[in-house]
Amino acid sequence: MHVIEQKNRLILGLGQTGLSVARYLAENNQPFDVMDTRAEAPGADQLAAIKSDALIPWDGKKMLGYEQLVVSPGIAVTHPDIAEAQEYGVEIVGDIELFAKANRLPVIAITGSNGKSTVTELVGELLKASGLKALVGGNIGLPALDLLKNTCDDAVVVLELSSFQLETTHSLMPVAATILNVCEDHLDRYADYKAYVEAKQRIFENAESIIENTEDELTQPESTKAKRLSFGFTEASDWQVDVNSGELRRGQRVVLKLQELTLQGAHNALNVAAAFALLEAAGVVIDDAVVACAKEYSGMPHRSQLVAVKNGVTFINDSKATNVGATVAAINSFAPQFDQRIILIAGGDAKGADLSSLEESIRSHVKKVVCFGKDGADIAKLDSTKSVLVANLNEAIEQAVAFSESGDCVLLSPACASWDMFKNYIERGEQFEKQVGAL
Ligand code: UMA
Ligand code: ADP
Repeated sequence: MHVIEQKNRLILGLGQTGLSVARYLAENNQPFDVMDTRAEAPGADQLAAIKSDALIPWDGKKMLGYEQLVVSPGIAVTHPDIAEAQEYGVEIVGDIELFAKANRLPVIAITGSNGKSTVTELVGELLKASGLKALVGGNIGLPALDLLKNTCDDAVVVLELSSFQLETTHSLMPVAATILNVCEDHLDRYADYKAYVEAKQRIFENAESIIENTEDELTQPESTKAKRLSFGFTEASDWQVDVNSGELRRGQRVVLKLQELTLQGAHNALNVAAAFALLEAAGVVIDDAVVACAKEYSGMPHRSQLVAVKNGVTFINDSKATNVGATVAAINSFAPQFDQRIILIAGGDAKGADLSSLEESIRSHVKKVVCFGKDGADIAKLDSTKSVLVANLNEAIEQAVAFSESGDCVLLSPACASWDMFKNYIERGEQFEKQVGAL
């Protein structure tokens, strides 16, 4: 049981987040109802076991009768019914806000357009290697409120936070917070890029220490009283990834050689530097055990993962590349090994992003681009001489194989969300792996 303010609450959305909020409120004997825009909400059966009469039809007028709306991240707070309720004086929060009010443990908070899950998982592993207990959750998959079930009083919480979660959070006081990088994403949910960046910057409110990316101004607050640490490629960075000397350094100290990392690519070396900086800010000593753990960490599925080498052709699954920044990072990290030998499979739902920043990487390093999905044609236009458009992922793989010669690399790195054709990026990546496996 936690100390929770008595309020008449309405949960909006019955996915993983909505269910976790319902569990939390029920465990703390709080009244609540639930609405979801869908005729068949995914968590309905589980909710029935928690509170059988909680799910009621979506009704904007009824929303005005609650004191607080707990909005799931998949629902835009700009939804007319929610905006009207807010104007009427109803408080709008998310699950992270409820977590922040109840939590008593130190929090390391991580956001960014790319690398959030990788850095979140890695920070969790590094904390464990240092001898601490780590509780990892948030956008990475385990709703934050589920972490409150832990009874250990000396653990550190590591939260991956999306821009959507940050929009409805006010009270989180992280010991260390970072925006890893920013590129165009989720523009189908924001008025413009500025609004997306502002949502990300909310992570710095109340943070004790801020970890900045030296090369990306959008990861830096305009003004802050917080302590600051940085990571990046240049010497100005506290944690520097020096690609010329092949070293990761903290000041003069060489912490590791980049070739000792299991993770591949310069972007992943930056992720390691960011993770070390977050630990340092949280007061953790980066000792030999922590450094050894970072070297061994091999990353998460569907992120630049080697699937197979068949007839001399290397197949890489980077299905989690759901925006342009991730695909540029993937192409650039494989270019030294496969320059002009990359056959890129890309496309899906670009979520309103400007795709033009892919152009340079395609021109410099890619042999062919096989495009599919809702916005595939827009990717094909970036370099029409190198591109072909096909109907679906199966055809894209067939076409990529037809183009490939021994020594090439077929890279699934779509630069787009998968929702136009798949349940999620996992299903897209699994379909790729299955078909490659059958070649
Ligand atoms: N939906 C409706 N009507 C509703 C409620 C939801 O149509 O009334 C739709 C949403 O538009 C969305 C889907 O249902 O397409 C899921 O939305 P949700 O808010 O119920 O999502 P949850 O199941 O609670 O999962 C959320 C995060 N999902 C989103 O933010 C969309 C999960 O991140 C997160 O792991 C989980 O909470 C636990 O914290 C996933 C994600 O895709 C991985 N995040 C986005 C990203 O990383 O790009 C932000
Ligand atoms: P997120 O949780 O922010 O989506 P992930 O760690 O799941 O981040 O990685 C998503 C995609 O971004 C993958 O394609 C991965 O290879 C790529 N990626 C990981 N770290 C970075 C980074 N620092 N810069 C650019 N792309 C990255």
